[in-house]
Amino acid sequence: MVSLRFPFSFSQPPNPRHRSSNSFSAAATAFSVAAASGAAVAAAVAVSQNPINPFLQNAFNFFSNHSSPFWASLSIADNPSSVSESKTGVLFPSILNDSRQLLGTGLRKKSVLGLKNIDVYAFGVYADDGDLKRLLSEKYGKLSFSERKDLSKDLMEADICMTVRLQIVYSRLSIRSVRNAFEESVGSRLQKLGGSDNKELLHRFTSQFKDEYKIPKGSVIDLSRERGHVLRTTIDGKEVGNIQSQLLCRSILDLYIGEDPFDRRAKEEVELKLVSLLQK
Ligand code: DAO
Ligand code: DAO
Repeated sequence: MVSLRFPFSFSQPPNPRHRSSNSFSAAATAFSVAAASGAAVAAAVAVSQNPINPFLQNAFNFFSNHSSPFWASLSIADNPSSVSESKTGVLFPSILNDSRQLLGTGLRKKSVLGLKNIDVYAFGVYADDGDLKRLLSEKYGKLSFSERKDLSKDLMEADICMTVRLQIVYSRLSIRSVRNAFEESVGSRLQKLGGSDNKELLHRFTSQFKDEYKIPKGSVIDLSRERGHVLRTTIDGKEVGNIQSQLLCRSILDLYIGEDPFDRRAKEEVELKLVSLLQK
C-alpha cells in the first residue's frame, strides 16, 4: 500500500510546489506508475492505430492478462488512494463519492493572446463503477478487441453517472474569464452537437457563476452528470446549481473525452482504463 500524506484531501489539494518530505515516496511511486502507464498508453495507442497488427494485439493481451513485473507495477495504479496528474503533481482520489472511479487525469491549458500558454486546472475523469460494468458487459462483453471502438463516445452518450473534477492551478482566475472561456469552449460544443441556437442553455449554465464566487488556486469544482442527464456543479463541495440537459452534459464531457479534447493524453488514459476493465 502506498502511503500518501494527503490521501483524501478533497477541498485543499496540496500545493505541488510544496511537496512534503513524506510525499517523496508518493512522488516516486507516481513517477513509476506514470512511466508504466505511459508505456501502457503507448501500447494501447499502438494497438488502436494498428487494429489488425496481430503482434501488437498479442503483446497488449499478454500485458493485460499476465502478472509480469511490468504489469505488476501497473497494478499499483489500479487502486492507490490517489493518483497524481503528471504535469502538475495535483492529486486526485481514486474513488469519489464511494462509487465513482478515476479513469484518467489531464491538464487544461489556455493560450492567452496567442503569446503564452497558461496551466488553468488539472482534471480527473470519473465514472460510476456499477454503471460502467453494466455498459461494458452489455455492450462489449461479446465483441473482439478490434470491434471495441468508440468506448469514450459510448461513455459520453450513455446514462452513466460521471464526474469531471477540476482543481484550479492558475492563481488569477476571475469569474469573468471563466464565463468567457466557458462560452467559447462549451458554446462551440453545443453548436457542434446541438446544431441550433443554444444561447439560452449556455446562459442558464453561466448564470450559476455569481460574481461574488472566488475560485483561488486549489479550488475544487466538480461537474457531475447524475442519473437522467442532470448536470450538477459543486465548488469546494457546495452545490451551486443543477440543470437537466443531455446536450449540456454531453458537451461538457466532450471537452475532456470528445473528438478534440483539451488533453489528448488524458483521453487515451481513459480509454486504456476502459480497455483494462474489459479484460477483467
Ligand atoms: O488572466 O486573463 C487571464 C487569462 C485567463 C484565462 C482563463 C481561462 C479560464 C478557463 C476556464 C476555467 C474553468 C474553471
Ligand atoms: O475549461 O473551458 C473550460 C470549461 C470548463 C467548465 C468550467 C465550469 C466552471 C463552473 C464553475 C464556475 C465557478 C464560478
